[in-house]
Amino acid sequence: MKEQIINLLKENENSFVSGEKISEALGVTRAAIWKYIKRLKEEGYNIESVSRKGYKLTNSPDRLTFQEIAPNLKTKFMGRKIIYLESIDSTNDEAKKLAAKGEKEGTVVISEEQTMGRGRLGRNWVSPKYKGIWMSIILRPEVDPIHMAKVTQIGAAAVCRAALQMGIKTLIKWPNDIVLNGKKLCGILTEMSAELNRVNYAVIGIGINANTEEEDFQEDIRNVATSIKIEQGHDIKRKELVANILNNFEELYEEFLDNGNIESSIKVCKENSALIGNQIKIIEKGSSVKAKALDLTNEGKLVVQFENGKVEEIISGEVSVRGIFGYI
Ligand code: BTX
Repeated sequence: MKEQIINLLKENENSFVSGEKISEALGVTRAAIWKYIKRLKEEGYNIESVSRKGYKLTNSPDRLTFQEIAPNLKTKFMGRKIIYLESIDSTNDEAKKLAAKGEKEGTVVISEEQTMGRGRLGRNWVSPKYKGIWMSIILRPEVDPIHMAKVTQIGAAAVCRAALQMGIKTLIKWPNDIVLNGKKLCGILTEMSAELNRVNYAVIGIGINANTEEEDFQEDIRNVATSIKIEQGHDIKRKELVANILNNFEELYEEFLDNGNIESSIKVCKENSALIGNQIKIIEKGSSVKAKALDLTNEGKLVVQFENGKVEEIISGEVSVRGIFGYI
């Protein structure tokens, strides 16, 4: 009911809607409406109430509910269902549970905070309340499982393009980070359940430090992590960024459904690469090797040249990449 009231007020944003009209449209008493309005105000909606005139919505909070995201959504199926949570251990874990029970492709799990947000290889992901975008998208692609590592590149391209549409120029640090002014802004974690030649489901988790503040990061990651707010000095509208990401992701993902083709995503990843042309360190199981990053293949592999001149294509799997002197 709360959602229906908000929709009605949004249709008439900045003008009054009488209690009587809401009551007739939704079939509830005026006293009940008053209670719902009170609750909406507590959630951050600015609603003026004037006797004999009714209610007027003057401002909506930056909450990541379907209602708030939908006005900017242009997708057919991505994010057409959003499961909105105040708090969860990990949106990836929640999305995997739902996917295992049959939740459909394109459903997105978003939580305002994660108490056990996960990175790759068992690392943790700091996810403070209301300050970032912590979301996971359920996918059910009918492609060979060998193509699935590419999904991370699609996610990276979608985030990079979406940020640019809001005037934020980021770089993509292969395989799964988005970088802003040399620091980590976003991490992507793709997980899947598959049989030999069939994907049951996959989940792509995207974590973005949108309005995170420096004190939200513990000391040990403060010099590698950043947020849009830290870099720009003001809050950004998270709900707009989420919609932009889903719009871009759907477009790039539809290309992928055609036999694992990620040409457009690779183009974005190459044009905005934080690594290509630079000296890097490739870290695998604790040991580190120096190389120069040369290119990305159409399959999403990083082409590198080692100091002995040997050129190799590396796959994302267990590899971490660093700059020679630090994070990039
Ligand atoms: P990663 O393994 O590349 O990065 C994890 C590392 O990044 C940590 O070890 C730490 O050094 C640093 N780090 C931790 N938190 C942050 C942060 N908020 N910003 C910048 N650096 C940080 C990257 O893994 C993949 C992260 C995916 C996160 C999403 S959020 C939604 C979904 N649910 C979930 O549990 N994970 C994904």
